[in-house]
Amino acid sequence: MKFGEQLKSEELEVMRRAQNIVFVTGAGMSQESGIPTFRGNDGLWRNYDPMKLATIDAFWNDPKLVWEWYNERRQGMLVAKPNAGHYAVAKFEEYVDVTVLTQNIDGLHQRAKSSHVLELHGNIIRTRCTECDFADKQAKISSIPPMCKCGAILRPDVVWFGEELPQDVWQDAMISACKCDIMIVVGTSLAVSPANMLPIYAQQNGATIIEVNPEETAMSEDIDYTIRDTAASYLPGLVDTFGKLRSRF
Ligand code: BJW
Ligand code: ZN
Repeated sequence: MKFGEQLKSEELEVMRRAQNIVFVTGAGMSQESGIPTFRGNDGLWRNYDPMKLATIDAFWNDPKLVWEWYNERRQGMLVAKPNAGHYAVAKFEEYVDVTVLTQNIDGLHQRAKSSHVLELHGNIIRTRCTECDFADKQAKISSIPPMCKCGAILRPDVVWFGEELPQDVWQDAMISACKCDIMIVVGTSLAVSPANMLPIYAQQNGATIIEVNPEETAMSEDIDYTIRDTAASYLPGLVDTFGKLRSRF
């Protein structure tokens, strides 16, 4: 029985008293929008070596190769549409304060109209200069690798392995995790740090943790409710239940 389906008294109580909900989302959130995940059978890392594509050393070693890979992925992300899971996450805002902490770089939560999204690993549409402080949100790339007016190479504004997360974003993410009542962890293997610490911070501060993932993860056993389902299949029902319950009070 999935969380929220039978409305057991314990679950009712959790939903009734929640003042704010934090979603922690990963690649599985966008899988039903046609964007591949990283790990697992259909994951990107099956065919590509992350150390040759998602590190600063890889970038300096072959900027053209890395940019070609990112350009192909950004084209796919630009045409992808939010799925029912993204829209359900946004709909929670009708009933409760919501913060979305996403590892995804595709911008689909914002396009589904979630209003408070923290991008932990950056955004694929943005570029920034490797030398000066130039940054751009333009979707069009005129050359590969794209160049800055200052003469240096532009890079995708994403967080690669070994790089620090944007510190202001990370600070806000930790604060949100520590003060939420419910954390819903959707579509992430929780294999990558420091994002995988967020459920631990939330749990240490008394939040109820719900995981939505068709597969088991490293943290499934420690999570309060694990839902073996996909984002687009499960979340719309959960937000409807939540809405019905909250509108009675
Ligand atoms: C569904 C579904 C459906 C499927 N519905 N669910 C130095 C060198 C090297 C490494 C390190 C280092 N220092 C620290 C590290 C550790 C490293 C790390 O964690 N490595 C592990 C892999 C071992 N972390 C870092 O490097 C981080 N930085 C850091 O720690 O800095 C410390 C520092 C401090 C001070 C100074 C300097 C440094 C940075 C991590 C950046 C991660 N970047 C990437 C690429 C981003 C750009 C891009 O997209 O190309 O981020 S890697 C990749 O993994 C991407 C993701 O955001 C991230 C997480 O993956 P996610 O989202 O969990 O996806 P999957 O595929 O793993 O899981 C999908 C899940 O969905 C599965 O469970 C499915 O079952 C499920 N699913 N369909 C619901 N329909
Ligand atoms: Zn520059």
